Amino acid sequence: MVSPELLTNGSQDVSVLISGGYDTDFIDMFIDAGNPDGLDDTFVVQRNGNNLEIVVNGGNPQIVAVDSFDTIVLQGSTDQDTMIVHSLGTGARGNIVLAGGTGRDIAEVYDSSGDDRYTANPLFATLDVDDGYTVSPENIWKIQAFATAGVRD
Ligand SMILES: [Ca+2]
Ligand SMILES: [Ca+2]
Repeated sequence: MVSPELLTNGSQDVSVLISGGYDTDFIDMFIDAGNPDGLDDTFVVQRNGNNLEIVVNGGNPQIVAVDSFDTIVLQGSTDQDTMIVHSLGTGARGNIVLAGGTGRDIAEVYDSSGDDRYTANPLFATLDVDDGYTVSPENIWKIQAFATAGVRD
């Protein structure tokens, strides 16, 4: 297995195999919460106009244009991670991988105002957002999926 080089707050195309077996061709950005410190970490991804905003532990958002990436990985640690993805909106594409690492990590994924599809089985789950974004939790202990934005999911 290839160990991905962690690109903290970086942006660069690399080809890796995420632990857990998720094979991705191109990772544009890893976002982590720094070294494990025993304190829980919270990641939030949300749409704001033509950007995605990614906030870690309430800090300043990292801004990514919605049409500028293939895959973004939220890289958790041995700390307990909570990864929240909401308001992705429609009309844009990309993969968002929620890689919790070890620990009792939680993902909360919310639907969009488009037609969304949530697939869950005992080993993995994905949220396909209006045929655009794919949200893939990996090594997550509990996944909560919400359909609150209407239309036919
Ligand atoms: Ca931490
Ligand atoms: Ca973790």
